[in-house]
Amino acid sequence: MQIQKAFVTKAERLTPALFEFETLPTAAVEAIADEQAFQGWRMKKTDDYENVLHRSFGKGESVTLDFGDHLVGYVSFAVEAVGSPPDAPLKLKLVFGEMPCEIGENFADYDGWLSSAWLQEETIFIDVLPAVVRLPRRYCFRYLKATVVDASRKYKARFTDFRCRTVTSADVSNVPPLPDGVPEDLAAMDRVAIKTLRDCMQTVYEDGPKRDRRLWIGDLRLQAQANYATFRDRDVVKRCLYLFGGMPLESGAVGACVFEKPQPHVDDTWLYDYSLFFAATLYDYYEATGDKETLEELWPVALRQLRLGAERLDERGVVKDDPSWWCFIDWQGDLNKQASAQAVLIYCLKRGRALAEAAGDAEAAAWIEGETNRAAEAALAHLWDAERGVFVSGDAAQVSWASQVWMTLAGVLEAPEASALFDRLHANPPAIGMNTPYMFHHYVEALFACGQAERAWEELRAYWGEMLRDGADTFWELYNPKDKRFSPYGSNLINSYCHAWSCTPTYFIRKYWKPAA
Ligand code: RAM
Repeated sequence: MQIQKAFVTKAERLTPALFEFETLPTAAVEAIADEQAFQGWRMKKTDDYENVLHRSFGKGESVTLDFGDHLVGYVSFAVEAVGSPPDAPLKLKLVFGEMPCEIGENFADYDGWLSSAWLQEETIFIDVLPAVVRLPRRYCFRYLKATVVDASRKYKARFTDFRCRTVTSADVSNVPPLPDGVPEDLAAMDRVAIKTLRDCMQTVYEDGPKRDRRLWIGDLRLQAQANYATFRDRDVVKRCLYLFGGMPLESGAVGACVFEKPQPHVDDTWLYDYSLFFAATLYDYYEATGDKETLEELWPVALRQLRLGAERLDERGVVKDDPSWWCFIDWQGDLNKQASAQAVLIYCLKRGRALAEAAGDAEAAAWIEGETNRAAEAALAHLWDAERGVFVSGDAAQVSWASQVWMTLAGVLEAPEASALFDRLHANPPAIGMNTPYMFHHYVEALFACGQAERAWEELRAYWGEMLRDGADTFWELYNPKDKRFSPYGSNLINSYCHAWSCTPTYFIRKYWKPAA
């Protein structure tokens, strides 16, 4: 890895201070199994929070507190002994849940393939009572279940205080008001989207504050777009760009994600589309800020991504599809990614072209133009099935939503042709569907791009609106309305329920909403 120290130093200097707010619980609740509820669980209020402070809890007894909204922060609580002098330590178990399922189900039964260490729980031993306990880890939750695993026969525990010091780098005072006349359902969606973004905005743009708590470029790109329309931060986006730009992989490709601690370092995951998105994210940043200095410094990194992306084109000009690579696009195991990858390449080359011009790099601009045309022509010659009127992908000529969406975003078809394509898809939907708000974002964006605004709003309302009806305080990483427990990780317990790439309704509403004529 060739670290560009100056870039990393610049990134570190841009580390933001965090805003802090204090939040107390609002009620005591209980997770109730209910087949009708989202993922089979709902919360029922059992008591006022103030009453909890007057109760004492013996061995095996527990209370679940509802903090009233999704939070990211540091929890502290105070606890004292009731009865005889405490003659044994107090053993407590704490479980944190973004969603009722994390409280209702037992973490011991988790059998997904991602580390169970992401499940938020603690066992704490308190030797001296009364005590004020400040938990050192940051949690991401709305619900907190506290169980007295053991006290002793002679005393019980009484909690006298619970609070959470929430953290974010988002400056809420910067959010402009919504345009006049935005209907209430979209305004509600906008609020939840902004909350999602805010909870993910920490010292970097995290993908999810519960999991993976780190900076991924695919997530950053969408968060930054939503941010330009809301919090209007530029320094943290810039910090993130310099982190990626300063720590490429051996090949020169930008890594898919980076870690901040103990010192900034890049993960060894490479994703074809994510590396290319460095160029698109830089393009958006430059569009939003006009920051030419950053553009000029990072342009060589962006150009390198485009060159590496174009190296994957075969002699026909089609992205090679073999088992050796990973292109993300969606959490959709059945999806063949070739056509989508081809389109992402074209999409990013086009943005790279604008960057080359802004950076005054005429030679690169000419090269990019040639590659764009080659890849776009090859897409039409080899990936477009003229008979069926759809893009196909891979050896099996797979038809998926993703391929059509990305080819539309890449502008491979003119808008009226793309619009007709979506009409055909709606009459005859492809079997390979979409599983993430990330993919749905691109679908909705493609509808706007080809002039189907009405359908775009319908789809936005159907998808993110249904998440709201299912009880979202912040938008979720995964959502398949036909399979609400869907998880690519083997268990919905490990899904992230506040996820960066899901925050884009605010971007759509603020960019495209127009009062009806
Ligand atoms: C998961 C996360 C993250 C995403 C990657 C590709 O680990 O959901 O947000 O960018 O996948």
